Amino acid sequence: MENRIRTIANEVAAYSASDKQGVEQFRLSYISKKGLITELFDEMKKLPPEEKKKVGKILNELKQAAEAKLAELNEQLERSTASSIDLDLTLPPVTQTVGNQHPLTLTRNRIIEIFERLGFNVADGPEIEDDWHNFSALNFPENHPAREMQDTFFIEKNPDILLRTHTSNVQVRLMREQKPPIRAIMPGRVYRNEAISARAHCFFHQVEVLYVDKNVGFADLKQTLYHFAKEMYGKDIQIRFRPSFFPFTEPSAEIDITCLICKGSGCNVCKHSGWVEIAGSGMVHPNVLRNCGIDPEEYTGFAVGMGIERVTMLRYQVNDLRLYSENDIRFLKQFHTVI
Ligand code: 2NM
Repeated sequence: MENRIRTIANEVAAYSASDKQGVEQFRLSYISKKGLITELFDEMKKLPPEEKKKVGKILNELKQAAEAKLAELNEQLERSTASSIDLDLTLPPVTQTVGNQHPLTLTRNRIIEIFERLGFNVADGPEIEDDWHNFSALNFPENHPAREMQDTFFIEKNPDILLRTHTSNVQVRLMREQKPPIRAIMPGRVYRNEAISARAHCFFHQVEVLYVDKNVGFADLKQTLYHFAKEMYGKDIQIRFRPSFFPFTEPSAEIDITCLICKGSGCNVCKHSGWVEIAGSGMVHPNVLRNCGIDPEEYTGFAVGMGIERVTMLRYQVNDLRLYSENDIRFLKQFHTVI
């Protein structure tokens, strides 16, 4: 009988159950009134007294082990079912943030969109340029200060190869390749040798606009820019033109809009004038047209140049140019898309 008890003790120790039925089966086989252990107790009663004592002891141990095993099996079962149903279905779903476009990209795309609707095409060209396409063709005199070392990054000298200082080089290439009418917009990166600060950087982005055809006048320039400003900043915006000078345009004008920060009443951004500059513009200089193989007696054109960083500053109230190129996720995340 002792041997049978030991065999059963081994069975009990090795028993495992993966579900409720398995645990109940264990209880029925070993512990219930009709189970094996109860049976053994009945048998034990028939033994002679001295053997009864000995067998009784190991049988009690078996009973305790079986009860402990049942408790353990129940606990295991509870733990496994709890983990699969312990869900709070009332919790809001986890939102997934996806990568987002850079604020300068958002602004550039918006500018392109506005001009594309007016019939302008996007054009592209090289960032590494020769002196002729970047300066000479654009009517910059030989000794113009913009050509100097302190403004321009030269890659080679004689013949001069440089990093373009504006995207007008693309306009020159386009005018030489295509016959008017030309309606094009050139977004791109440009380089200037400036000390980096909140207001200046050694590289930035420009969009230049060019319209060359018969009978293009200053009124076309004004109306196009007025339309652009309303689309970009809202219909209540006001716009003004101030006479200016650029080598490649004559006449030339700088374009201001009413300050979006203070709505014209005066603040730091507009230096208390109520106006902020957003672009330079003018009628393409006859010398530029001639350099590009276009007859200035037959055709005229207007051109506009604006800085994407500056437009973005006004649009999103960014107060430091350096933020655009520091890759600080806390800055970039503010322009995020949530799906
Ligand atoms: C500006 C301001 C005014 C400009 C002129 C030309 C070209 F090639 F047609 F002569 N391209 N871009 C221009 C005119 C650029 O940037 C502030």
